[in-house]
Amino acid sequence: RAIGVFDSGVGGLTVLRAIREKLPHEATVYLGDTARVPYGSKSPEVVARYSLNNARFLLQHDLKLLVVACNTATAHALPALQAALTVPVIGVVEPGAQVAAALTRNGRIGVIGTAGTIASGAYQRALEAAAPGATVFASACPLFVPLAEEGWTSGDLPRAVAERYLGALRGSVDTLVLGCTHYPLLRGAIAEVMGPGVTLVDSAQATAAAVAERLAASGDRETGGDPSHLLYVTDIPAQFPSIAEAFLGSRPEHVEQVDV
Ligand code: DGN
Repeated sequence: RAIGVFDSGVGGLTVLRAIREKLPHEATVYLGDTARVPYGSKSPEVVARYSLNNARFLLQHDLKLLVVACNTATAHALPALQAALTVPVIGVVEPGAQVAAALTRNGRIGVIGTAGTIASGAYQRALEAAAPGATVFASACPLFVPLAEEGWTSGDLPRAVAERYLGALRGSVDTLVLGCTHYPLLRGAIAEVMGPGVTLVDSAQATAAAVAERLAASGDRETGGDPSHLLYVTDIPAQFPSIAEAFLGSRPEHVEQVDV
């Protein structure tokens, strides 16, 4: 049985990569909805509908667990997915919020994500629940997604964009959650702008740890073997192989295009 993972496109490959590194013996099935990306600017209802479609597609495989690797989809659709499906469903919001709550020293936590994620208030609620009394600063950084997909992840341009989005947060927080699948690629520019006193929380890493814990708790964790990794997308744009490689850290072996 495999771990199913879906995202609006290639971004969730950062989450898949973290899961594969942490759990090298688990089989995975990934679906990237590259035909309908981005989710970050779409309405909650549409994102929830697409998310249910994606989950139903993945459930044609024998899944032990489903990971909603997209922050926007988690923000808009996690409760609906958990109510509709019988497999355990883990999103990326809660794990990142828990790690931030454990790391903050002054209770001043920032979170950045797509416009949809920030407007949903999902991180703000999760952080306030995980760190009662904390002050949460939330900011949408929509240009980070195209920058990461364009491969413009270091140098003057991402630094200038990060300065524009994050300048006002600097000095206000000691912990910042990267609440979007694409932001780990811009970690260097974000860290430079925020300065050395701010701890960055990668929600992909936090989610992989939460998946490992969940499987260990249910006695479902594989400890040996060389598992299979399937990768499905709803469109294969020309730049797909190189973008996917940047997000996954290696060239995807076999990619199949499907309709969901
Ligand atoms: N995967 C999305 C997220 O984590 O919010 C970012 C890409 C998008 O759909 N805009």
